[in-house]
Amino acid sequence: NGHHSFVLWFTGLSASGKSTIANRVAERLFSEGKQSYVLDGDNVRFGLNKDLGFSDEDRTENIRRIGEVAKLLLDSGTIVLTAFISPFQQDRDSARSILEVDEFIEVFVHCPVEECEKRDPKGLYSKARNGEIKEFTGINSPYEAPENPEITVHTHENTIDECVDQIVAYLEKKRFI
Ligand code: GGZ
Repeated sequence: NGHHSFVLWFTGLSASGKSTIANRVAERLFSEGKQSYVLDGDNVRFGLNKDLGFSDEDRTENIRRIGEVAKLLLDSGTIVLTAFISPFQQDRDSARSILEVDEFIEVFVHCPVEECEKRDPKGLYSKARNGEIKEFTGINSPYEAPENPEITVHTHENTIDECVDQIVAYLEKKRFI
């Protein structure tokens, strides 16, 4: 197909906007005739990874399996978008390391935790605050911001459309699309 396939690996807090942006980027790719697939909690945590919870160990295993699935999809020629918190730098680096150097694009979906907590679309932050959820990312479980992401989008300061445009512009500039 002339172009090398690639993985857009989104990372960020719950309610930062990862899935929304990933799905919008996938729509843009589709409108340009490019096959892609979005992996997220909805299609992975309820199936393949339904044996996993939210301890550090389970999150690491969650991300390991997602990296392997991304690799398989990539082998099939599909552009892959993953939208998981993926809180640990080491786990993201492991996912990167099983792919070719130029295939992995880490996208930091940056949003202050105070803003994510204000959004709280599923009421999970409030459950974490009142102790109903014990290990919630950003409240009582760590989030390691990417050290060297290829792309950072700021969902607190920019619209979803602007974030999508920024990602598409990067892909065009680097000739991924
Ligand atoms: C973080 C949790 C938790 C805990 C349930 N901590 O906003 P959401 O609801 O739709 O996305 C979150 C999702 C996180 O799953 P990931 O597979 O992305 O996490 S990780 O990469 O860390 O393995 C949130 C919901 O699941 N959720 N409990 N304790 N998010």
